[in-house]
Order: sequence, then C-alpha cells, then structure tokens
Amino acid sequence: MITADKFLIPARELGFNFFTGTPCSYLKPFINYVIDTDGFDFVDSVNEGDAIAIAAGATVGGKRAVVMFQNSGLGNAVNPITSLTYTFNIPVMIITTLRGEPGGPADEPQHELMGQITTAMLETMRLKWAFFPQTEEEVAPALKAADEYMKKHNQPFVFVMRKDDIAEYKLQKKPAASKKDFSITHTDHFELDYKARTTRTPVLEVLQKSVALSAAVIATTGKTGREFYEVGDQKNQLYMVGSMGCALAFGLGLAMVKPKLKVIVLDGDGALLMRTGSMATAGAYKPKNLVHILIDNEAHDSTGGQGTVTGGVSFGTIAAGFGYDKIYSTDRLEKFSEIVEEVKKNDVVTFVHMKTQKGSPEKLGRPKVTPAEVSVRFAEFVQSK
Ligand SMILES: Cc1ncc(C[n+]2csc(CCOP(=O)(O)OP(=O)(O)O)c2C)c(N)n1
Ligand SMILES: [Mg+2]
Repeated sequence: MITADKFLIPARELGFNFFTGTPCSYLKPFINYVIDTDGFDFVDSVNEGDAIAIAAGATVGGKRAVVMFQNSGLGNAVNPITSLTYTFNIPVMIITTLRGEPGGPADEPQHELMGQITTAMLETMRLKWAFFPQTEEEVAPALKAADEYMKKHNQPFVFVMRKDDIAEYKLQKKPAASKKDFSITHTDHFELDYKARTTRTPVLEVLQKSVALSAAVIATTGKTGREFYEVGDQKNQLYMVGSMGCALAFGLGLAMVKPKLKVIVLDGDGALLMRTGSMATAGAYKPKNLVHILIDNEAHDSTGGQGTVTGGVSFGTIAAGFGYDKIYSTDRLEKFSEIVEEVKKNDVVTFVHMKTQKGSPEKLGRPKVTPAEVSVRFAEFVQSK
C-alpha cells in the first residue's frame, strides 16, 4: 500500500496532470487527492468511454492525461480504446481497478466474471499493462516503464489497481452547491417540413467558409466526416472515424486544455443519443470556447438511413437542462449561417441544433488522409494556438 501522493507527485513531474474518470471505491483516495491538490485538473466523467475521449482530446491539446475507472466500466471504454486512442495514436494513461480479483479478497457477485477476464480483455485489446505499484520503491520504475512505452508507441498504458493499493485520503474540498432555481424556457425554432430542409453538405460548406482556420473542428463519425473532407480538407479538421458519440467528449477535453482556441464539435443525432451524458459534463464544466453543433437528420444516415427517435426530441431543452449557456435552433440554412457568425464571437458554452434531411452527394468518398496523419496534423494546429 502507498499513499496517493507517492504516485501522483512523480506522475505530475512527468507531466501527467490532467485526470478524468468515473469513480470506484478503490480509487477514492486517489481521486480525492487529485481534486484537493493544486496542479492537477480533474474532470468527473459520466462514463468510462467518455473519459477516454476527454483524455484523448486533452492529450491532442498537449497535456498528458490519466483516465481512472472501475473494471466494471472497461466495457464502456472498449470502443474509444479500439477506435480512438489506437487508431489516432493517442497515448493516455489508464488506471483500472480490479474488483473481483481472482484469488483476491471476497467481492460482490457482479464483479466475479469481470474480475476474471479484466487482464485478458486488456491483452485482447493489445494494451500494454502492469499492476499498480504496491510499494514506494516500485513507483519510479513503474512510471518510467509507462512513460517510455507511451512516448515510444504513442499508445495507452494501463495500470491495474488492486484493493487497498492506496491508503485512505479524506476529501477536504466541499462539492459545489446544488442549484435550486430551475426554470427552463427554451423554445425551438423549426418551421420546415422534413423534405424542405437542406441536406448536410451545404451546412458543412457554410460552416467551413465562415470558420476557415479560426477554430478546431471535430466531425462525428460516418458521412459527416466524409462530407466535411470532401468540402475541403484542412489541418484544423479532425474526422472522427468510429468512436460514435465521442466527438463531444473529445472536443470538451481539448477545449478545457486550450481555452483560447475555439473548439467546434459537429455531432450527429444518432451519435449524440448514444452518449448524451457527455452533454452533462459539457454543461457542468462550461468551457467558454466550446461550440456543440448537432446536425439532426433524424436518421442513422451513414448506415442506411434508419430512423433515430429524434423527430420529437428538443435537444435545445436538454442542453438548457444540462447547463449550456447559449442555445440556438433552426432548420434554415440562412439562419444557420447567421448563427455561426454569432457563435464565433460568443464566449460561453454553446449548443446549436440544426435540423436537416438525410441524403449525401452521390459517390461520396472517404478521407484519403489516414487518422494517424490527421492526428499529427491536428495536434500541431491546436498546439500552435
Ligand atoms: C459504437 C458504434 N456503433 C455503431 C456504429 C455504426 N455507425 C456508423 S455511423 C452510424 C450512424 C450515425 O448516425 P448519426 O450520428 O445520426 O449520423 P448520420 O449518419 O445521420 O450522419 C452508425 C450506427 C459505429 N461506428 N460505432
Ligand atoms: Mg443522423
């Protein structure tokens, strides 16, 4: 057993000062210490997969990030580990606990199977891992191995933390007071019939023309990224192939570590429904430079146009409920253009709900630039800001 500072202070000396994750009782002293101690940032993520994406965004922004979670949530993180950090070469440190450790202390039945397969799952995902150091002497070599592996391979490194690896640490900081006066008065401004709405490409053209190189733009998986690439490939654009629903969490991580850079996330309705919880994190942490634009065609257009359930969903009301400061909605391209001009000047976390119809240009291609190339180019762009 070690105290949290024995690992965290040397980790911070190596540059690991951005932490995110979803709690586990084993992690309590660790998270508490990070929250209490100057020189660490902590983002409380609603989901382990979102935590991976938040950390990935922070890493691309130039930070070294650590994700902490319970092994129960490893499943929630599989998709962004395989499609985001692996595919885009983003080295985040992951600390997963090992509830239900085989041969370990008695644990709850829900941890039994996951405890038996946790390290096998890490191996299957081809993740380099080691047990979390249990003595002070083990800390320096463990961190050195992780640091060197991450730098050499640009891939995550995982520590597996067992029960009582970290000594008790009581949280000193008081949590923020809860809000009591909710009165949400958001009104959507949708006028057109479905078929009278624009398709996606003109929306992307308007946005790109207006934004040019003044912001980092993250385009969600599927046809949004593909069409955005066709509209014109630029170094400030990241096409998030895969990791459906992670665009907002990634943009949030980036926006938090690059407060002077405007970060625009282009989301899809299917993707946002998959990970709506990340809106709560965006609304709570309120990065002033974050603009979240939803292109809502009420369909999984990229996979054949199957309907989503967003025909009756007021995302603007949801965004207001989650604490976004400025909210726009429209189904008209001219209005969208005006909104983009306005949000460029806004200095608050912003949500834009743009209704479109489904449909793409015929013979839509795929980005010829690889995710690994996009990652390097995009990181250079954002880190120069
Ligand atoms: C985790 C995950 N599940 C499913 C898919 C397959 N998939 C790719 S794009 C897509 C539809 C996305 O819908 P939406 O966000 O509304 O974007 P649109 O296709 O309408 O532009 C789906 C289901 C995936 N890439 N990842
Ligand atoms: Mg859609």
